[in-house]
Amino acid sequence: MYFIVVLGTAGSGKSYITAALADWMEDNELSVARVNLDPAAEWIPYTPDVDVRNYVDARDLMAKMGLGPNGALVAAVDMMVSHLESLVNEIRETEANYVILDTPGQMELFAFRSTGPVVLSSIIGGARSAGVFLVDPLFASRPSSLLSVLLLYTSVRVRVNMPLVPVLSKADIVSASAIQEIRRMLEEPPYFEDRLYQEGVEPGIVEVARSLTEAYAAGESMVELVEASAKTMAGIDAVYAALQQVLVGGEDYLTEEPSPRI
Ligand SMILES: Nc1nc2c(ncn2[C@@H]2O[C@H](COP(=O)(O)OP(=O)(O)OP(=O)(O)O)[C@@H](O)[C@H]2O)c(=O)[nH]1
Ligand SMILES: [Mg+2]
Repeated sequence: MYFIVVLGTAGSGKSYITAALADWMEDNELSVARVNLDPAAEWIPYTPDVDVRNYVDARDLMAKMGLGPNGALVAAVDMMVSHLESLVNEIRETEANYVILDTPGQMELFAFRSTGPVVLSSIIGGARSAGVFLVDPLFASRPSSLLSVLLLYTSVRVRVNMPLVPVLSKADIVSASAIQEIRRMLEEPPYFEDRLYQEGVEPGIVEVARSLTEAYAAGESMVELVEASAKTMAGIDAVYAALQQVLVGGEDYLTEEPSPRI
């Protein structure tokens, strides 16, 4: 069983890409389970095989405990910890080769609090896992917001301790030139620095940006940015290919079933 964890800021397209990736994989004869780990989801664009809302429902908590939406979500994820055994059993019973975990949008659960990583590591155990880190095009156009995304990516990566494939989501609403600009900022550290200075970012912070982009551009820790659209399905094959690369080093013979030709 391989685990694919879909992470990203609120509204970045996690649930839609979960649906798109699962559909694409099934069309290519791979066995997939869709797991909703968002206790606050009202509606999701796929039918989950396992749904955390059957154990904890953040909306119920809001009413019962008089909490606001964020407090309820934090409480719900804390409460998930006491249902982990049943959740893990339910996931195992799917017997799927790939399990896609759709996570809640509040990134602080994964970037700062301990419950997010604890829930993930309990579910994943010793199995191989990789994450999809969605970059919302909304946050990638300005150099300073791209830096924030990069910092968040780094923070989440440290906490969840698994390779994360960065994916620019909703690529259908981004122009080719905007995508090119984002890539250039990520791949050419001096260019990114210039753009940050132009925006008035202070030198100390630009230095942080430089060390991050240099490390990533050197290919030591970041897989190349993949652009994808859950709406048009463009690039979903590339997301799968990047995941396969980090899960099994691109060596198809190591997977439990034949990989599709892409
Ligand atoms: N144009 C376009 N819109 C998209 C795409 N994927 C998602 N969206 C839209 O973005 C919004 C958020 O998508 P979701 O998949 O619910 O995002 P999420 O990250 O799961 O959101 P939370 O779970 O609330 O954090 C929805 O209105 C979708 O219609 C895409 O590929 N293209
Ligand atoms: Mg969602």
